[in-house]
Formats: sequence, C-alpha cells, structure tokens
Amino acid sequence: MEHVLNSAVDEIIRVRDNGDIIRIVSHFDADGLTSAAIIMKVMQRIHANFHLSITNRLDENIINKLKNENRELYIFTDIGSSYSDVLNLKNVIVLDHHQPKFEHDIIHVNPLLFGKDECSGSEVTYFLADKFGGNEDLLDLAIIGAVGDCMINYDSKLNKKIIDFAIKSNSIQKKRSIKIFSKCTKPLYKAVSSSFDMNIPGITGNESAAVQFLSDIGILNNDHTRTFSDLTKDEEKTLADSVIIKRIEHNEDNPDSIFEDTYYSNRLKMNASEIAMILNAYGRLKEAHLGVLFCLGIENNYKKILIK
Ligand SMILES: [Mn+2]
Repeated sequence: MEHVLNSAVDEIIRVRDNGDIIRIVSHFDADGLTSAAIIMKVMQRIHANFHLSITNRLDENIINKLKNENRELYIFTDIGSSYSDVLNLKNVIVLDHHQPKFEHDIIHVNPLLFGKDECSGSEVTYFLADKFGGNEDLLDLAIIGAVGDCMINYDSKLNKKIIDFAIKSNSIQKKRSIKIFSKCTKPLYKAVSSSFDMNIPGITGNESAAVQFLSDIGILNNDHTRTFSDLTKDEEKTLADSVIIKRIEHNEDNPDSIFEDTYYSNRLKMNASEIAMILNAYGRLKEAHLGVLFCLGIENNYKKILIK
C-alpha cells in the first residue's frame, strides 16, 4: 500500500502547486464524515484549494456532475472502490475499504487490494494524512470511523497500528469498561436500561427499575441527570459489581462478561462509539456538513440532532 500512498501524495502536491481546486467526495456515515474531516484538515495544512461534498452513493448522475466541474484532481474517501464509473473522471485518488470493482487503473488505496488485512475508510485516509506528517491529532478521527463501521475489534494489523499509534500520541484512551452505551450523552438510568448488549434481569428495558436499582446502590443523584462519565472510579466498580450480582442471582450465562474495550477521544471528550452515533445522526438528517465540523470540534450542537 505504501507505494500507492506515495503516488497519492505526489499527485496532491502537484495539483496544489498548480493552484487547482482538489474536488473531494466522501461517504455520509460516521466513517465517511471522519474521513472527510481528516482529508479536509490535511488540505488546510498543506494550503491546498479544495471543495468537499458528502454523498450516500455515487450514481452516474453524480459522476457526470463531477465530471462537468472539470477539476484537475478528484479524491474519494470511504466511497469509490465499488463504483467503476469513477474511472470516467480525469484524475482520481480513491481512499476506501469497500469491495473493489476495479484495481489500479487510478491511484487506488484499498487494503483489500493488498492482502487480507482490513481497516476502515477513516484509517485508510489517516494513512495518507500520516505521509504528510504532523497529523497525529487526527488519529482519534481514524478510530471513531473504525468504531462506526464496527471494524475496531477486527484482528487486523492495520487496525492495531492505528490504535497503538493513537494511544501513544495521547489522542485516544483505551479503557476496559462496562458495556453501557451512551456513557456521556444519556442520564445513567436511561443508559443502563437501554444497554441491550448486557442483560440485567428486570432492569434492561425498564427505566423505572433502573432508577430503583441505581438508587439502591447509592449512585443516583436527586434530579437523575448524572451520566456514566460523571461516576467516580469507586462508583463505577460498585455499578459493575452490582450488575454481576444481579446476573448471578438470575442465573445468567457468564454473569461477569459485562466488559468491553472502549476508546475515548481526549480531544472531543467523548467515547468513540457515541461520537460515531452522533455523526451517523448528522448524516441521516442531511446535516453531514455539520457532522464534519463536529469532528473538527467547531460544531457542538449535537443534542439538537439527537432529539430529532
Ligand atoms: Mn466505511
């Protein structure tokens, strides 16, 4: 993959030096929006002119419109490999991980063309960003995209490389934590009752039972607004122990298998899985541009999007 990434860098530098606009198109889900944010930041940092748009698919119509724009270079992130129509464009770089419909007719960076190792679109895009240097602060975005596409726990060397690099550069904290979703964005009782990956007999799916349970173990505040991320270390342990006890009492299989690896973005101050959920909401509600700004820490009105 290295030599193709190097060709992509050379091509981007050439077009930038000519002062031409680089046309970027990315996918509309969390992986695509994080990929878009990574490539956009790289373009800003190397002082390249660019124009970005987000789409959920690439049909003939869209490709024709892009062709009529007559740009010197088109870059597709987290999309493109499965659309051979992109070959109709003059000068193309595809950074993607979807099943390829063509090989190296263009600058095509897709791990599936180089062996069995898989990774997300955001990780492929990060590998390009890394070639330019000084983009380690974008590593959390690479991880968030991988979490969004459920690729983070794949036994993949590429994945592992990004995770190790992200932890080392202090972009991400990897934590073993109880399987509760919405650790930062929902009140704890709602998060506990709606975490279906970890059954708590009598409590999963029942908000008032969750309120009672949390109050019994002494970690609920008066107005019930606390989130999981507000808990102290001791309270986290109390919660985990109490969940395990409940599961033992009800003869659940593997009562103590309630933990998972989570990835926390030090920059966005939230877990990657929640950021991915927020980005998917932006994409589906046709507010993808705000999703990209959210990735960059510029837009922060995500609560409005979650209510919709
Ligand atoms: Mn993807």
